[in-house]
Amino acid sequence: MDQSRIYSVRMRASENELHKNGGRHISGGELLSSYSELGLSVNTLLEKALHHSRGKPDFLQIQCEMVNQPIKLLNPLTVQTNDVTAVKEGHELAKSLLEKTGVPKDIIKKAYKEIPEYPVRGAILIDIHTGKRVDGRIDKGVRVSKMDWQTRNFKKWAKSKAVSPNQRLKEALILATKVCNHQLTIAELCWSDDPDYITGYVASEKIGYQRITQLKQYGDDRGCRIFFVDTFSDIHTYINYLEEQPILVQWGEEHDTRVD
Ligand code: PML
Ligand code: MG
Repeated sequence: MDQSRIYSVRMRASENELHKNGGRHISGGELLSSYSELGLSVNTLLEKALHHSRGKPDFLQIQCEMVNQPIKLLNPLTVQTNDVTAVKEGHELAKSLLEKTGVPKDIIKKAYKEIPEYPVRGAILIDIHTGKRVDGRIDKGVRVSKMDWQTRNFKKWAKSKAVSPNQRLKEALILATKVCNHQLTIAELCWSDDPDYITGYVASEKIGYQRITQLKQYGDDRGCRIFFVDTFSDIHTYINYLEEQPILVQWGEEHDTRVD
């Protein structure tokens, strides 16, 4: 990618009402693009919005913005796939993985109880000491932005790790890698809001990206994205990192560890 002029390209699509007024979320997308590839990049996100299992959008927005900050390079989290035979088993595993990352058991229990109350399109932030939601974004949540992974490097990584070069895995792993790179993130818990996708994950710097093959039933369009965070005074700096710090995931085969 020509590093001299990099653009953050973002897409969001919804139905029923204007997205900003709380219409039903259909799809979102993020990438970083050089100036010369901007047309191609916009088209990639347009295609994603137009062909989505959550439906056809009646509101669709694609925004391009030049990135002025230096781009931080991050090695992807290590990935492991855990096969489970039922959703219940998937959630038992997710809870025990969250505990391993350092999220207290009672906070996990509280978060799980409140998940149905969080039908937001972005991520919600939960304090691991109080179990309280701390993002203050009500129905929107926080949208992690300005991130990408170049296709060639991603494919090389996927081949070397013998994982299928699946676009969803790519997008989720980019996001989890960015989120978990911040020291205040203890863990992320996520499953898709797409009715045709039931694999989710728990991720953290400590345990890597742990895929769990069933975290909901097919046909269910309720998703979840929670970041468990350590108490801190300046939540704005943390949210600013999630929304504004540009990052590029780049796998370095020769030293397969995380680098900043
Ligand atoms: C999403 O589609 O919004 C999240 C997908 C999470 C799981 C991706 C994977 O590892 O297969
Ligand atoms: Mg989705």
